Amino acid sequence: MSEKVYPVSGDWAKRAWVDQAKYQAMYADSVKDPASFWGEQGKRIDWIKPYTKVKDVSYAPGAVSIKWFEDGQTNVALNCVDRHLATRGDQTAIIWEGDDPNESKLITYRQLHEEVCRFANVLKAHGVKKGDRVTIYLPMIPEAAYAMLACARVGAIHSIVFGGFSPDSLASRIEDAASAVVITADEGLRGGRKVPLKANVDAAADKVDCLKTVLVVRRTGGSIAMKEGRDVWYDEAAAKASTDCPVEPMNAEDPLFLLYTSGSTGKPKGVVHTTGGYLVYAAMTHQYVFDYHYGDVYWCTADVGWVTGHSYIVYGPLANGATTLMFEGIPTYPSISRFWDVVDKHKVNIFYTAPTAIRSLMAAGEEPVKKTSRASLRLLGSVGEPINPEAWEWYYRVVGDNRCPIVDTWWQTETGGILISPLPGATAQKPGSATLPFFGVQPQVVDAEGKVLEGPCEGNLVIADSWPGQMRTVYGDHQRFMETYFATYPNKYFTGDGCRRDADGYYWITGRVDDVINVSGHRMGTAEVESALVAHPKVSEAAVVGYPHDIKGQGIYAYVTLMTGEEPTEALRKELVTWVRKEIGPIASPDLIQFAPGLPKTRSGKIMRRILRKIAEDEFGSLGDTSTLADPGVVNDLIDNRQNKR
Ligand code: 6R9
Repeated sequence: MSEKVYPVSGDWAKRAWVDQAKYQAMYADSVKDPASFWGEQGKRIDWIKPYTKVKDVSYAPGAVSIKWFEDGQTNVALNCVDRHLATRGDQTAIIWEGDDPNESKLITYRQLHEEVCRFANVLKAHGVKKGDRVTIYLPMIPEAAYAMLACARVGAIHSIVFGGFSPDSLASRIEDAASAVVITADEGLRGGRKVPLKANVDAAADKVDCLKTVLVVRRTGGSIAMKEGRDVWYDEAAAKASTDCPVEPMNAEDPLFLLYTSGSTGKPKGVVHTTGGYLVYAAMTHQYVFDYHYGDVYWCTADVGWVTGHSYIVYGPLANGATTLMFEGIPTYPSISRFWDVVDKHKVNIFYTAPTAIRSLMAAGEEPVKKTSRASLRLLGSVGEPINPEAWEWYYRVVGDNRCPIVDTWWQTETGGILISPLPGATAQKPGSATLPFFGVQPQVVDAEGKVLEGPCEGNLVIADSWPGQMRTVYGDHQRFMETYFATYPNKYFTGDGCRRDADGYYWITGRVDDVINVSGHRMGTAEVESALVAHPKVSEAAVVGYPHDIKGQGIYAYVTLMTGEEPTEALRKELVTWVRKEIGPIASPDLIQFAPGLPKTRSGKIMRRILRKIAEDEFGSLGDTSTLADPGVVNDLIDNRQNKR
């Protein structure tokens, strides 16, 4: 691992919100007396009724309960929209850049207010009330932000499903949330290709009972089926709606959104985030980590279907009165210079993307970057997976012209906002390290028995105490919440990540230690892919592991045992890939499928994934103890028939 250090420049230390001395002092305060620290920070948002209690948290086994600002009342839309009208109504809130480079628009805070109110009134007209769950399945168009904020305005709980998920995945999320309303578009547009969103909703609708209304935003104008009595064109409904809609006062702990995410077992779980603490945390991290100053143009390239889009395209930036760029397209369309063309077109100052994007652009060389100016860039960010030092260096040197600090931000859907990251005016960077904890965050490294390790060490990453942006529960299943995150190491939040801490106290995230893999920054439970595979009539058993992939970080490697009599053909291999895409979505496509007559199992029948991982990683020289296998012979067959990479 690289031990190169990039110190904070004098200019940065001077102009940033936080320099090193301030970071150290504020951090010490934040962990010494969290209630008083967050009591102050809570004031960064407007409250309808001020809170008197700040923190009420228990991580106790079997009784986990997390509450912040619990007797306060506020509304997220009030904070992200209305409160900016007096001071910056005519400032651009959202810069929208379409898939087609000739299509873009600027939306001011005043326009955002009108659009959100209009959308909120359409929701109300279709019976949406406080506490109802609304599923959003939209492309990256401004209506996605309007819809989110409209839900917040009327007190409805949104559940966004990424447009790359299949009808089946969408259906199970609609069902779990018991949504009566889905918001979608006729079609999405990505890289010049159409995504059949409405058709997917139609297919999902056949599988659920709860769905009553589908609001359809017109995006491409492509022809789609509209079902009488259920489907409503959004533009027609909006034309009749008023642009005046009062905000619903919400308790700080009322849910703001659900977001389904993959774990090591079972179906994806609905991560629940609430109102007050989440917004305070998203806003504060956005200001300090990205060193956001009024007037800066900020661009996060994520999709609103992921938590990064929630916290750092919509809620954090808009709570701060920022100008946030929303991009509909992909980095390689119409050319591989697209990101940098957009940076130049809109004079982007702060740019936040994922290592997988950097690695794929890196593969095309420097020229497509160097032919653009990028003079407006001041700060770069990374999120979603560990960034390898080579990609970090390239990002720094080629994209940032050796001028822009990089904030490598470690966090999770569950954490609501960034927990470990450099602050650009305060923290010297080391390529590949997420560096130091944000205010109020107390990371610890524990060994397998849960012993807290001191000094430089390597082990599992836990967080010892709560922060306001933390998830509160799994939707409808608090027991699962407690078991997943608080049972492995009692009285601590278990992240599922492994990590190393060096002699400077810097954290280096080494990746998941559970059966979750990270493919192009997308979280995937190996169990989900396995259950999709075994649902195929010709498959009797499947085991899925990750393997190192140059661009995606990890690729999906599937070992498949066929039903007796089925032939392991190339055609079947292709069929299985298509099958998984249909069951879960394109992001879950297996990269490699190995037909295996048998899987390595213990005598009690447990698949030994450790061995399968080693074979997939090409490290079969170090398989470890195989003596407990029921049939040690299967291992040789697996090695002989392993699939080639890349
Ligand atoms: C925000 C987001 C969470 C998992 C997390 C970890 C990995 C995210 C990282 C990182 C190393 C970083 N991860 N950021 N690993 N360095 N800067 O990505 O949420 O989709 O829930 O994924 O992603 O393994 O546990 P989510």
